[in-house]
Amino acid sequence: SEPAKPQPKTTENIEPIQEEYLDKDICLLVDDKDNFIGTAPKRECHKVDPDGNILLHRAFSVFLFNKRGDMLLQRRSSQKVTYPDYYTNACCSHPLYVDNQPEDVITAARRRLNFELGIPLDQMDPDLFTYITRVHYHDPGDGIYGEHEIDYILFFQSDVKVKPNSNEISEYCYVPKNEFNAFIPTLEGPMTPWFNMIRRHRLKLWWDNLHRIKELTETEKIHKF
Ligand code: DMA
Ligand code: MN
Repeated sequence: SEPAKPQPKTTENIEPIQEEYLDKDICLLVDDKDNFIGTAPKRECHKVDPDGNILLHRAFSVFLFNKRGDMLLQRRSSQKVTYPDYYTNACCSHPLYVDNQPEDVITAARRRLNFELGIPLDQMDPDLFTYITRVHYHDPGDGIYGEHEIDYILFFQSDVKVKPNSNEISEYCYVPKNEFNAFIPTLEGPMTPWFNMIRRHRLKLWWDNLHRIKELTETEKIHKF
């Protein structure tokens, strides 16, 4: 028989639970104005084609703060297909195609905060979320699976019960704003490209204005940093 061809790690060794979501999660394809134009499985949405292109799809990123204003930072588990062991904001994922309809972004955020961080749904009133703006970004990841998204930036502030799902998250902590800049260089791993981008361009402004974040929303805009 033919000897087995060496395969890239990400296509050969995907952990079975994460593998299942690649086919089961149906993501929302959008154009660059964020118009919904179709659907595709999570796997297809993250594949880097030979020209380096990735299908553009809708996503969200939650930045979670407690009532003191400290921000939750998490480390992605080593089982994640994209950006394993990277440090990042509280929760990122995708609104899915559910019951023949595009899922609402806040609904998706509550679903994933419950799934990844174990936050009880009854502690996440939709009113606690602020949709700030959208960011269009592209990152080739490991060259096999990457990201190309219109990312809805959501702020959430409340004191919540947290019990991370270890298949998704290996570590988490709350970081006070005045310790953040000194803390980041002490992390023993990389930061996700989207978290880095927000950190460089907007995080300070939004964190400084947490108490009046609704005044800083730009819901019609799609940024390209
Ligand atoms: C995808 O996040 C969304 C963004 C904004 C990068 P993810 O890889 O954590 O998605 P999931 O948790 O669904 O695997
Ligand atoms: Mn994605």
